[in-house]
Order: sequence, then structure tokens, then C-alpha cells
Amino acid sequence: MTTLYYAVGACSLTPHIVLEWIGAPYEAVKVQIGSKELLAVNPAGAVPTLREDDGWLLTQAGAILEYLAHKHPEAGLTGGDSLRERAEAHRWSAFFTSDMHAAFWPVFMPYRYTVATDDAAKKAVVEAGHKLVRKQMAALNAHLEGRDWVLGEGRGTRSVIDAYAFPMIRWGVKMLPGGIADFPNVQALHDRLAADEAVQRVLAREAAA
Ligand SMILES: N[C@@H](CCC(=O)N[C@@H](CS)C(=O)NCC(=O)O)C(=O)O
Repeated sequence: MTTLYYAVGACSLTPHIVLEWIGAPYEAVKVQIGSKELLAVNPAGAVPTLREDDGWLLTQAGAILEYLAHKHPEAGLTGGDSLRERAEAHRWSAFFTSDMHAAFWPVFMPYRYTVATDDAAKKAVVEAGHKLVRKQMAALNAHLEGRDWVLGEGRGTRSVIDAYAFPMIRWGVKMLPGGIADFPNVQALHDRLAADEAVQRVLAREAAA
């Protein structure tokens, strides 16, 4: 069985949702980031970490999403298989990994971005992070104009990339001053995903675990 190591509230919520959408048997193991248990599986001490029965490990959310989407094409979560559709999936996966996720680091862990120890220095780093997050939220909001989902033609087609957006939108709601009120299309994507029964099951499991 596929095993997902996840931490509550982390980006590992993404593959957790995708596994639930796919519907094949899997095990979800709650870990603490940086814990001995997690370090024994993934020396980086980070989530998400995916393990297959033969011991094969996969880290990096974007790689895990691509792997799961193509391992289970019957779930219809790839965003399409043409050359351009695959490129778009890669584009948005990279956006969430490198632009959106990275923008939150200074907000969550300002001490990694300054050698100064005073509160004012940390506050300045957090504020710079907020600015960067808002920039990425604005880019996502503009892309979502007239669309229900991130990938696909017309109003779009639900894919693993929408699951990738979800934890980050939730971080935006929680961490940005004013939340995501300035990004109505992002809010609409959030609400669409939050209304999904599989998403609700995963949130309940993570909250209860
Ligand atoms: N580039 C990695 C980042 C994974 C990552 O940093 N996850 C966070 C949780 S959202 C974590 O476990 N951080 C631990 C740390 O930075 O020490 C990915 O996309 O999977």
C-alpha cells in the first residue's frame, strides 16, 4: 500500500487530498516535522514523503503529485496529456513549489532569513514575506478569472494542481493581514475545494489524528 507521511497544516495536505480523490487504498501516517520518526524515513525531515511497498521513497510535492496523477490516470487528475497540457501542469506545479510556497517561508520561519535576533528584524522579514505572498496570490487570482480550476480549457478541469493550491490558500487566509479578501477568485477556488467531501474527510482526519 502507498504510505504518505504528513504533518498537520503542512503542504502534505496536498497529496493527502489527491490520494483521497484517487480512492485507492493508502495509509496516512501523521508525523512531526523534523521528528526522529520522519528523519528515519526522509533525512531531510520534511513532508510530504511518500513510500511505496517495495521501500521506494518519493519526496517533493510536485514530483509526488505528478507520480500519483500518472499512476492513476483513471482518476482524471493529470490536467491532460497533450504536450501543452503537461507543460501547463508543470508550470503551475513549479509556481506553487517555487513561487507561492517559497513566499511563505519568511512568514513562517523569519529566523532563517536574518541573522539579527531582535523582534524588529524578524517583523521586517515577516512583512517582506507578506508582500511576496500577496504578489503570488495576485498572480493566481488573475489566472483564475473566468475559471473554476487552475488547469484545462474553458472553465478548467479539476486536477492535482488544485489540491496543491489548497493548503497555501489556507495559509493565506490565516497568515496574511486581511486574509485573501483582495483575491476573490482565489477565495472561490478555496470554497469550491472546501465544499468537496473528500477534502472534508482529509481535513477531519488530520484534525483528529
Ligand atoms: N520543496 C519541498 C518542500 C517541503 C517542505 O519544506 N515541507 C515543509 C512543510 S510545508 C517541511 O516539512 N518543512 C520542514 C523544514 O523546513 O524543516 C516540497 O515541495 O515538497
